[in-house]
Formats: sequence, C-alpha cells, structure tokens
Amino acid sequence: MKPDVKLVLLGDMNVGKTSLLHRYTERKFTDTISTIGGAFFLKQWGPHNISIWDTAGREQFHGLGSMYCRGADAVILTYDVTNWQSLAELEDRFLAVTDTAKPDCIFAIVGNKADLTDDCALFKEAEGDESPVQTMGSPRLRKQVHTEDAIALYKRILKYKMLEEKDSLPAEKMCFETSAKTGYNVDTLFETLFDMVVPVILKNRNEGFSQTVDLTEYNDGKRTRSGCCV
Ligand SMILES: Nc1nc2c(ncn2[C@@H]2O[C@H](COP(=O)(O)OP(=O)(O)OP(=O)(O)O)[C@@H](O)[C@H]2O)c(=O)[nH]1
Ligand SMILES: [Mg+2]
Repeated sequence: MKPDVKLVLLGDMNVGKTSLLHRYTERKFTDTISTIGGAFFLKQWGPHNISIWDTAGREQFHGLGSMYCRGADAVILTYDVTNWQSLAELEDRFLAVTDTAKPDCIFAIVGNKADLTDDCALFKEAEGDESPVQTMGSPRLRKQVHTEDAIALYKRILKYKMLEEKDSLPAEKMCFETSAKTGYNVDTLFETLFDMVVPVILKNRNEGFSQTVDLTEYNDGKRTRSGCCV
C-alpha cells in the first residue's frame, strides 16, 4: 500500500503523541514508552492511503524532526493542556522543523490530556493555588493552556509561514483539545484532518504535483502496518 497522504505528529516528550495514535488506531489507552526516533501507521481512508508518523519529543532526537516532516501534508502540533512549557516548545523548537513540509501543509494544534483538568467552578475556587486539586477521588490539575493560547499560536504560525489569515483554514477549526485516555475528540481530530487534506492532494494531483510519499526514503526495507524506522 503506497501512501499518498502524510500526517506528522510533533511535540514535546510526554504530551501524549503515541497515546493519541494508539487511541485512534487500537481504540484503547495503553502504556507507552518514550518514543525513540519515530514510527508510522498506515490508514486507509476511502481510496486514499494515509501515513501517520509518530515522532520522538525528546531533545536528543530533535535533529530527526525535519526528516520526518519532509513532504508532510499535515502536521499535528501537540501540547499538554496542563503544561504551559509544552505549548511554548511548539513555537521555540518544533515550528522550524516543519520547514520541510509541503508549502500548503495544514497545521492543527492539539492540547492533549484534557481529562486531567476541570474547567468548571472548581478551579475558580482554587484560583491562585498551584497545587493539584483533589475532587471525588481523582486528582485534577490546573489547566495551564487555554484554547485562546492555542489560537494565538496558530495565528503566529500563519505569520511565520507568510500566509494570510483570510486565505487559510480558520484558527478556531484547527485547534483541538483531546484526551487519549478517555478518547475525547480523538477520532474527530484525525478524521477532520483527513477530510481537510484529501481535497488539497486531489487539487495538487490535478495540477500535476507528485502524488505519493516515498516511504523507502525513510525506511530501509522493513514495512509493517505499523513500523519503527530508526
Ligand atoms: N491523563 C492522561 N494521560 C495521558 C494522556 N495521553 C498520554 N498520557 C500519559 O502521558 C505519558 C506520555 O504519553 P506518550 O504518549 O508516551 O507521550 P509522547 O508524546 O509520545 O512522548 P515521547 O514519545 O517521549 O515524545 C504516558 O504516561 C501516558 O499514559 C491523556 O490524554 N490523559
Ligand atoms: Mg511517543
């Protein structure tokens, strides 16, 4: 199966990239170990074969990011809603990595671990208190990143890419909050992106651009449905 669409998950270590991919592909939340290098999963979407690349967030693998992003049709910039630094890292460390993606690459910004927070009155009461709040037996963490912060980052990404807001997909549609643990919004995230990417590749195909992703460029032979490629 030769993929014709490439999606890449990027973001700091521990934000839950691998868990999101597991949740989507295996329908469950499983224990993970920190990713080494990267791995990909193939998904059939109508007549299209989509490769979804999971990358390592650890600093030591940073150099590989540009390679994984090469020719990407969509990049999922992932942060942890309970960790402000993980959002900052997207801009500081990961945005430049996407320079090798396609010029019309679609960007989504995803705040994962939504299950750990409680947006409601509970936190208004705990205002000013940085410690986790205990409620009904489950620890709740203060939400450190709000959707507006992600939307602001999306707009700065458009500037970085020298794209006009009016010609681009709207920020509100491209910022998601998810939970790999409960499954909240995970299918919506991936499937919304698939539906957005397909018309772009069809348009490019009609205009005569390359229509395939060459996995052999990254993978020396071992091809499984979900494989490791370091
Ligand atoms: N509560 C909660 N925990 C999560 C969620 N997603 C991931 N985790 C946990 O966060 C930790 C890191 O998850 P991973 O999916 O391995 O993170 P990663 O982004 O792939 O990390 P690297 O591979 O090191 O870049 C694990 O202990 C997961 O169980 C989530 O939605 N909610
Ligand atoms: Mg991982």
